[in-house]
Amino acid sequence: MHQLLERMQQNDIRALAKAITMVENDHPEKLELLSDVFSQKKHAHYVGITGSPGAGKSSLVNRLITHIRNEGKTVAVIAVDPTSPFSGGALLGDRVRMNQHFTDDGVYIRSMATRGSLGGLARATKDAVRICDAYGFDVVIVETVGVGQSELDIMKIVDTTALVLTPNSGDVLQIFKAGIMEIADLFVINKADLPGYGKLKALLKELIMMTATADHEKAIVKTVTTENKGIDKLWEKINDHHDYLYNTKAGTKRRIMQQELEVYELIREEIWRDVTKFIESNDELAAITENSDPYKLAIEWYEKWKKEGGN
Ligand SMILES: Nc1nc2c(ncn2[C@@H]2O[C@H](COP(=O)(O)OP(=O)(O)O)[C@@H](O)[C@H]2O)c(=O)[nH]1
Ligand SMILES: [Mg+2]
Repeated sequence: MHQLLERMQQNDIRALAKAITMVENDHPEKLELLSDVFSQKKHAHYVGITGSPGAGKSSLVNRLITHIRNEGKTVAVIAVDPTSPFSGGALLGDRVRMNQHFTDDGVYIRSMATRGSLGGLARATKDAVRICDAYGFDVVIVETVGVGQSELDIMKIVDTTALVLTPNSGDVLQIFKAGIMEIADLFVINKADLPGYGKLKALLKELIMMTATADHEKAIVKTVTTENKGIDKLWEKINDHHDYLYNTKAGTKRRIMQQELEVYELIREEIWRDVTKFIESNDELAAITENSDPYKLAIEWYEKWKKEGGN
């Protein structure tokens, strides 16, 4: 077993931090470490909180941490949101509010570095979630801004994705157009203290009907994070979804599908790394010019890699 993992089993939080840094930096021992990590999987509940910047995701996560801790469970938070107070990007007041959790060893908060490619970040985030699971956290929360493909990718690994919307922001239509409705398992209407709640709820219900799959009804939860309202209900709905995933046939099917996608993704990454390395170090390949035929070059390079590379 990897020594970092051995240390993690003795509740060495620095080993946890080091392991996450290793996946962030795409360390050569990464896959070996992760395979050990996976064998230590303890079945934490993975929860994704996504939504537009300013929707109240971090505030919500902060409240959820308190709620989860009150139930006696431990929680790790991975913040991929560049505007998150967890990653140092927000107002001082927010950071002060989060600070109460930094001295609690039942809580681990980690922001993921945005260096490197977004695809790489998505991958590293998924690995970080698994590492937190192996460490033994009961709940692992991932906060992301739900805008692009990499966020959609991140959400593939979580059990339950909550999409946070706010009245009168127009974000729901944008999210609908971007195809993000489908990845949400439940919806949060935060800032329900502001006008426009009823209208958004009606619209949301219609959009949910248009994108619904038959096996699980998507809940809509009303929250006012600033007043700590609706957090208990939200946690209840998150747990209902978890029950569906782990205690029904449809849920099991979904989890297997998720795993299959991940295997493909890992293979794709390994091949991509290999091909790139081969091409970059191969001087005999025809160089790209402004008149290059990309199709021809792709075939030529790929065939050469198949013959000579790949080992
Ligand atoms: N009125 C109102 N403001 C809120 C609520 N929840 C969060 N906010 C405010 O919205 C702003 C953005 O919150 P934040 O949690 O950083 O959003 P994030 O970018 O989605 O993580 C902050 O100023 C919060 O105080 C709410 O329920 N009602
Ligand atoms: Mg945030």
